[in-house]
Amino acid sequence: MRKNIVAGNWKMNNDLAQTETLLTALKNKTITSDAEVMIAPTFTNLWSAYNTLKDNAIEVIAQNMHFAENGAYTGEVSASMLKSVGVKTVILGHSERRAYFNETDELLAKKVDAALASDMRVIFCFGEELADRKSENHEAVVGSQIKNALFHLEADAFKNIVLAYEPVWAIGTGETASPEQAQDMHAFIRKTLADTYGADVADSVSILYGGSVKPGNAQEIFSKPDVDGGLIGGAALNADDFFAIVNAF
Ligand code: G2H
Repeated sequence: MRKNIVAGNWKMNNDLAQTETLLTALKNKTITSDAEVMIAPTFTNLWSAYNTLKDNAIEVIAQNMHFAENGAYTGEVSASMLKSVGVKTVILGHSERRAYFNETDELLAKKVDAALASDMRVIFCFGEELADRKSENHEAVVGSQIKNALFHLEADAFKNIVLAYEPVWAIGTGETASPEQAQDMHAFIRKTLADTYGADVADSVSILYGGSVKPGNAQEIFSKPDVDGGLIGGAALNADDFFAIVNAF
């Protein structure tokens, strides 16, 4: 059966001292739900976070990586570099990477391949913009984002893929998809997987919701049958709020 997961995406927040303060607060919390818990600090703080949390159930993950193993890619970080600091899971395709750094489905397919080739797990993000939803094109957009970046994979690869549906209009805006909107899209995503890979694969992949998840709305969103947890941004920067969400199952 698929896992429930709550992952905190810290984005470009927290210097080393702030990271250590938040890690100390997180270490003192107790996971009372069945959720797998992850946090994604910035690259500069991964090693510190890994060392602080290595005896803890919280996994330290990365926000991005390059597809190449090494070479002349100024400013980039490879899978083997992430693995060398204890990271085994990477977020790919976040809408901020797509919007501000021009990441395309084609590029993301290469990144997914590189991460899987390095035995890493991928949290693959996608989601429609407001105009897509207003024009009722949201399922077509999401369907193509998934197919373009992932459907060249063999079924077996999905053991190491987690999907994260993040409607762009709900990211950092305070506006959240309703639990029904999230459920409808997650059911569509699962059906899209089932149509190509079969029900066993579709039922085994965790599909997270992201976009202004907070302690006050997490429980209702997570109660939906096809929502297997959340990718949390702003609320992951506060240990009390993050753990209220972690324990909302
Ligand atoms: C969506 C989410 C985390 P927030 O980007 O991935 O951020 O919870 O702040 O909307």
